[in-house]
Amino acid sequence: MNDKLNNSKKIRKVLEKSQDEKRYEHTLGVAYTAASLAMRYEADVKKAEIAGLLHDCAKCIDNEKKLSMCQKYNINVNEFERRNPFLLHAKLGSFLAMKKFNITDKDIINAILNHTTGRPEMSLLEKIIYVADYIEPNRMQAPNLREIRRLAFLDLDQAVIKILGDTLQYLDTVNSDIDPMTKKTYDYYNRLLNNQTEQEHS
Ligand code: DGI
Ligand code: FE
Ligand code: FE
Repeated sequence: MNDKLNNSKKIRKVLEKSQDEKRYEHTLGVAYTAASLAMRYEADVKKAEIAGLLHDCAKCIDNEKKLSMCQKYNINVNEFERRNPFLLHAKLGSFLAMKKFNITDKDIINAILNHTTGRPEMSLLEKIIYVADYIEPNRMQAPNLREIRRLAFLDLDQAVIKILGDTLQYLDTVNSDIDPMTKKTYDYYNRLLNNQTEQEHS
């Protein structure tokens, strides 16, 4: 826990050991997709790479262990997360990024924390990680991927709202619980983009 693991090569080495092969490939995919989006939107490329590498650092911990770790480290778990413990990988991941990987940058920590549900008023880096997670090259399943990949490099907010819309639709079809934050984020970006369109037409 005490090693200074604050550069991307060291982080990659640790993750390669702690993640299964598929997750590690996804991790690398998110890191370089995030770095590319950072170039496009003039965000900090290095921070995007680090946040991309670490966003799923708690994903391969089994759900029981996630819950026990949250208890051990005094991380608050709400009822919704108790019922859907996989969601905790974001919260626990942001904690491990600080404690195990010695990340101090608040924006990176928030990007990890909010990468699954998003949140209203995401920073540029948070949006980059949210989108990169969905479009990285190893993702194959989601509908509209072609369109969302194109949109991601054209208008990041449009990509965010399309991903949120498709995610909510998917969760509805598979009858999954919807985290109130996912819905709140969708409503926020929907309103934001509708207001922008209205202003353009007035
Ligand atoms: O960890 P990854 O698989 O790379 O990606 P992720 O952390 O974005 O998780 C993706 C999954 O999370 C995807 O199957 C949709 C699901 N998800 C997103 N918002 C919600 C949700 N699942 C539930 N139950 N409720 C949500 O609000
Ligand atoms: Fe994730
Ligand atoms: Fe991911």
